[in-house]
Amino acid sequence: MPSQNIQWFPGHMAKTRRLITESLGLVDIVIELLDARSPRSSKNPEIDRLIGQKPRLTLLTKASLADAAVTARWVAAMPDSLAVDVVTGEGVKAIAPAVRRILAEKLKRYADRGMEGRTVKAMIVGIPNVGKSSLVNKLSGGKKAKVENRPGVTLTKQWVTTQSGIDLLDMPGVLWPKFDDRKIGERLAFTGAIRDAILDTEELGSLLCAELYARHAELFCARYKLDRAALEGFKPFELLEAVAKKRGFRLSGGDFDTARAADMVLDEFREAKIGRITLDDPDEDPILSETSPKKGAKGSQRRPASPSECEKSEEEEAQTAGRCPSDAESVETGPAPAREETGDGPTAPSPREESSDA
Ligand SMILES: Nc1nc2c(ncn2[C@@H]2O[C@H](COP(=O)(O)OP(=O)(O)OP(=O)(O)O)[C@@H](O)[C@H]2O)c(=O)[nH]1
Ligand SMILES: [Mg+2]
Repeated sequence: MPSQNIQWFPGHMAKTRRLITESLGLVDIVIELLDARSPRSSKNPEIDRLIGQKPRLTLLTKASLADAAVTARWVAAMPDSLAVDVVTGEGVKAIAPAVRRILAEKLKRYADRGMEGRTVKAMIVGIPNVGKSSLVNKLSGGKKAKVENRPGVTLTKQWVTTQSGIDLLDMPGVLWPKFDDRKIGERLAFTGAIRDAILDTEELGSLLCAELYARHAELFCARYKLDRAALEGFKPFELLEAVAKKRGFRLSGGDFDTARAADMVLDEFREAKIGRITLDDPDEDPILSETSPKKGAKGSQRRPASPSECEKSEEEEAQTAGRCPSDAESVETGPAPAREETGDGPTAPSPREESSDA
């Protein structure tokens, strides 16, 4: 049973919201990246409001890690969307034609005014670690954008040109201050969009085992050589213990090393070693939330998570990958008022944003 609502919203993300709004006038189109393993959980609900009517192409990234059949259903369900993977190259060649198709009317107007072949400008947005900079590098054929397998690598915007006549604006990843459903935070954490340093990995590993057993039992049991029937009724932590036991992970005192098992299950899920697993299904709306109180259910009011923020400057964020001083606040258990944008619009900083940028 999770004891914590997962939230992560450091200062650079508050700043990124403003960066997106401010840069919108510089681009023709927004390319929104969603993680193919979690297209619903990885969709930042603030993006629609931030980008308004700007034309948009949606890319489901890391398609080689997701269940191909489910990805196909997601693509069918979302207008102007493509599945891509920069490692296998899937879908990458289709991006430029899709951008030109979406912008066809605008490009024709330019051509009519003698500006045939005008460079298109595209802003790449998405949650942390979803593959924005990797895509920019793939499309530009270089290594201009910094890529690492952890969230929060890109901290400011960067223009990169490509051979296809599209200039790309790589952006920092951005989450939102309060998730509607506990499952969203969990799935973002499973896929590596939330910094592991702020998470209790044993708890997260237990939750992942529970999710895998509930929905992908065959793959989970096959990977860890577990008897599916014998695990019936197991609590999340007991599932993790079963993995530790099967792998022979023990501490010096003889207890099972569940921390090691949690790290392993998380790593193996993220590398698709357990299988190509998609967590969000397009036919399930909203996210099924076995462990969360139902929205509006009597006597089960969800406690709003606080807009937790690491009160760190961008430079500090860039320098340290470890736990930041306010990380303890970043996983909230108690009620706290959700921070709202002021009536001045998304560019108006809240007091917390100001302090985090200081
Ligand atoms: N398998 C696979 N891995 C990918 C793909 N795209 C990105 N990655 C990996 O995902 C990790 C994060 O990639 P980045 O490009 O740094 O992600 P980002 O969205 O720029 O992250 P931030 O700058 O932190 O917001 C890296 O380890 C990449 O190698 C993909 O299509 N397939
Ligand atoms: Mg990046």
